[in-house]
Amino acid sequence: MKIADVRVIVTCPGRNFVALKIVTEDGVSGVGDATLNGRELAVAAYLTEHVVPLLIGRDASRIEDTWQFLYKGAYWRRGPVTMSAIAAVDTALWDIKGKVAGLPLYQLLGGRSRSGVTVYGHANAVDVETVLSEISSYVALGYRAVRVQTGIPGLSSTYGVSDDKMFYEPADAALPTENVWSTEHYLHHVPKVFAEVRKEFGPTLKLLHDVHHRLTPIEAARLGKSLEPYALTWIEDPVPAELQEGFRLIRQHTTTPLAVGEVFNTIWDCQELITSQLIDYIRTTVVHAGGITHLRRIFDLAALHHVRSGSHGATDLSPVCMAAALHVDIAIPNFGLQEYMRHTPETDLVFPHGYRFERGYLHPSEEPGLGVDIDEELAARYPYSPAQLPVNRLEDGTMHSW
Ligand code: KDG
Ligand code: MG
Repeated sequence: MKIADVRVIVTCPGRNFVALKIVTEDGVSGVGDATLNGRELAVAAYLTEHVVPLLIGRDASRIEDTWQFLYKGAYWRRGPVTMSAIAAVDTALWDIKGKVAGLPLYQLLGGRSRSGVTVYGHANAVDVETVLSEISSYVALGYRAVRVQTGIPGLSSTYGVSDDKMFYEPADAALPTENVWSTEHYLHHVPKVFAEVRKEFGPTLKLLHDVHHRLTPIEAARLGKSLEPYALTWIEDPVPAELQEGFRLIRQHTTTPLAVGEVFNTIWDCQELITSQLIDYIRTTVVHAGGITHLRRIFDLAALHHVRSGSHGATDLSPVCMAAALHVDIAIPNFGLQEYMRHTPETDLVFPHGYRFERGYLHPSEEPGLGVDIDEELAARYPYSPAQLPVNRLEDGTMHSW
């Protein structure tokens, strides 16, 4: 089953996506997601220039060997560009394997461990009153878990709050928008938000909050302590995670569960966090953590150490990534939660898919393989449009993590 053709497809049906299509000499095709928000063309070039020539003529059934070949063979290991490119190849090869076997991918991963994938949506608004009504809309749709983000009094904008509710897209300009950040305003406000939310919705709705890498460990510890009365399911990315040891300090001070991982690329980024049980949820994704093959390796390590999955599922991960994630989610023993942000109708048309949402759960497609495709003709009608993520500065102008 030799690989005969590989196509790198860049499309912008509302936002930029990079997809990879691999076709075998027997005409079986598979798709992978290679989207890296704000750096899409870097991955497209890496694939086109350095990976596609290596794939032509290779045996499409040798998924693990191809992964090792691309990882070890480059000599230069890891990094988001390389690992997203490897992920796209890996995902497309799993799709082909499922189609050849005539089975939905989750069957090749060991079959179902649950009946549906619990997802969380994003309730966001500038003020508390409006966020309460946003949460109500998610509850009415059957969501059992909701991420809550609000504006911070004294700050003109903050992460996670926007007008396009279900499609929140932070890459909003060709050159980065500059936001202003104040940890003091933030730490003063957030506990008050969750006090209101718990009062309104009672004890059982799962509540989450994304700090988006902005605090120091001791500040994150203070946030975690102040949120303990409201029993959050997690606070996410409380600190920039380059220093895994930083989580030890947070952990010593609070029982609020911790989630991290959306910017990680490999198991080495979270090895200490997992093996020392410094986190509760690992949020790595198919597209940015080396595909299904490597993500499973991370989740297997996590399972040994009581850490559950909580995969990133923002709008900048295409329906191809979401389809792949759902097959993993439904199969692994230590699934926690899956983030689910809707794609725009244009994106859904470019990537026709069989997964479906029902009363708070997503269900993977029952078609062979991933159950998702790319309409290449339609994709070609949406050319790439430059867009970058914002940056953050403190009130005195110092650069800060966004
Ligand atoms: O491209 C960056 C987004 O994916 C990220 O900001 C979204 O933090 C995010 C989340 O948890 O969905
Ligand atoms: Mg996040």
